[in-house]
Amino acid sequence: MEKIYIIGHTSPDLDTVASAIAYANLKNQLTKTENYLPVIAGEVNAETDFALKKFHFEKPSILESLAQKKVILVDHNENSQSLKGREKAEIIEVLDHHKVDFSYSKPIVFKVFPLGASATIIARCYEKNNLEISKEIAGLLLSAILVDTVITKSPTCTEEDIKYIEKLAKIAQIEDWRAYGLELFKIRSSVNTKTPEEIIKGDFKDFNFKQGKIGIGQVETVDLSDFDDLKENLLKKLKEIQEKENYHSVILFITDIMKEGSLFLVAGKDLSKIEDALGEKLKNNEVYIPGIISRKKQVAPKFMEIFDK
Ligand SMILES: [Mn+2]
Repeated sequence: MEKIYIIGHTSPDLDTVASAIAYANLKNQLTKTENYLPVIAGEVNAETDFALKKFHFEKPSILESLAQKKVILVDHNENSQSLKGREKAEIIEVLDHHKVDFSYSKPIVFKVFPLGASATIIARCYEKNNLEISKEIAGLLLSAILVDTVITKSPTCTEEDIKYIEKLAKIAQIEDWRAYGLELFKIRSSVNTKTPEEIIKGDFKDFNFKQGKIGIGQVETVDLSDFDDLKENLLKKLKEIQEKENYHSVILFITDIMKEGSLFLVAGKDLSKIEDALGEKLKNNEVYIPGIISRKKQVAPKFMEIFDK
């Protein structure tokens, strides 16, 4: 049988990579085949690399294009977040936890749930199918849920996510999952080895709104002051990306997961509209907003309101 590629979004994060690996494992078990192959749409980030090694997984190979492939999309559904070639791919299933912006020429399996991580949906699939979750898969799924829910602090985190964090931590033999989550975030936010472009594009999403394309990058830190010396260069790079890649605006928000607030750095054409979306005034292209930590649930919806009119 023809291979079926399971793939997450571009700028792959831990949830995207873990979901591809675990869902391929689950599908292969269910079908008693090796037909399902996890792949990625780009290089993995530092905490993903760490979690893969910790739980003894090889890094999936990078797919160049979806064209002419049979694919299952995980952890995204919008075209703008897919690897290129999607219009020539055969999509057989989608499993995701983001807002839905999807159309396809045929009926397909479409599993979207408002949970904190795609990994949670997959852990639930194992249970529903009475499949045992190995220690390794449990560790990988746990890592993904911890990052995607910001160690349960994100407003996207649900009771269901917490239930699976606890279950998976037991199977993976991680005694203190909060401490392990913090370890992941320390790796994620180690900025001293990264260029401004790597910081901005590390977790970056394009939103094609009716009134223009907006790019929103997010980086988490356990101490916002780590970014004091970097801000100027980050703003310069944001401006460069915005002009070169023809964005209405490009935004990086730096989330302090201890203080539970975010510093927004903005480069754009019409900043008053950005201010409308953020509900705050910018000063020197930046503003700190307490209580905002989720792109999906807090930032993107506000931009949609203003820019999709
Ligand atoms: Mn996710």
